[in-house]
Amino acid sequence: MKHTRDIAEKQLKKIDKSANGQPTIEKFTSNEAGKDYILNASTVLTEDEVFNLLGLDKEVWECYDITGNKYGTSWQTKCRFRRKSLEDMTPEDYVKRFIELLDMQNVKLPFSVEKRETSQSGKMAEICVFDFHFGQLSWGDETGDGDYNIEIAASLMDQTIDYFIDNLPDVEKIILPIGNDFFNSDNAFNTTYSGTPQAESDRWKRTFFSAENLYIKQINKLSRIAPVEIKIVPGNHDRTRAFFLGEFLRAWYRNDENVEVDNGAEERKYVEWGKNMIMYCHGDGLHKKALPLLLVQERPEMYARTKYHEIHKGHIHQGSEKNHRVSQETMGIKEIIIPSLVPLDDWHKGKGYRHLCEATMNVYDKERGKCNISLFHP
Ligand SMILES: [Mn+2]
Repeated sequence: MKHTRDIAEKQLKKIDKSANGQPTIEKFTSNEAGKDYILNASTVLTEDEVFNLLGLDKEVWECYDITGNKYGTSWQTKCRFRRKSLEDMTPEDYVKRFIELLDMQNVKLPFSVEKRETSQSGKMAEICVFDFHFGQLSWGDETGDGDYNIEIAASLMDQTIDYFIDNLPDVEKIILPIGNDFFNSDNAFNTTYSGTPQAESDRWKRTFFSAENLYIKQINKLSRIAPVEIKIVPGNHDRTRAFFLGEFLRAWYRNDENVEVDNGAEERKYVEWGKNMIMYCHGDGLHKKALPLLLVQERPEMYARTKYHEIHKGHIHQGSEKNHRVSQETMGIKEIIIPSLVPLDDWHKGKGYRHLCEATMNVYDKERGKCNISLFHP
């Protein structure tokens, strides 16, 4: 058992801080069953004051004896605490006690989180931050648009997810597609998957470490609200790295029942939510008219079970392009291009491309289909 001197010293510091250096610990003994203190102060201390000064939890400890005696100009308060018996403890008290014991022994538990109770609203939110180009270097003086590097990008992702959390209705599930050119470059040569050189702000390993931290932070925030299902969607910039990031997240959250990672080998991913069916694909290198038929042919049973069919793509960074429309509909199947938050880089500036920086949150009702769209503009 870690003994008492360092604990007493810690508490002494607490006392100094909390009472401007007035009370001090004259004597302190402790064992598994109890703690005895003698405290010096300019006045006699009440039970509540003693609990506050020592930072003891009333759910766990009971003060069964407290006396005050005057010595010269100061007072000594003797107080004795014992642990509440197990019979008196609620399950919550017991957990507190258990954690306190683990902390004293410096024991770390394996990371395991049970499924939380979820809403029964019948709604699902989908948060789309596509074509984020993490790692891209943008220099505002050159592009006439915003600066961009991994620190700016991480803060932008933070703001975006917080905004959507603030605007989130009561949902049973959150879908978070990851990939879709989340990374700007795919490899140690700082090129895209097919070899196009990219202006990178950092070394490729540092960018990857930062991406891990970025997503752990965002997924933890979201999974406290509702179970999160991650769909890994490779893009033309990050075909390989999106997969590795997916494997990292799958391993990280393996014991968290509130986070599921779909990093299957198929590049196109699907979601079924009540009567809604969504296909994810980046949108590059595909026969432009093939997608609605692919949706039907790749998942014929899901198609038959559902009524609302959408294909969510990225790649173009904006809602439309000459061969694409914001929402192109083929026999009831909608193809939607989700815009990007990333500022211009030198290449896009040089080519005369420009887009409105935007992220999207869609909300789907099991019966009625898409019922809400929120847009975030930084
Ligand atoms: Mn792309």
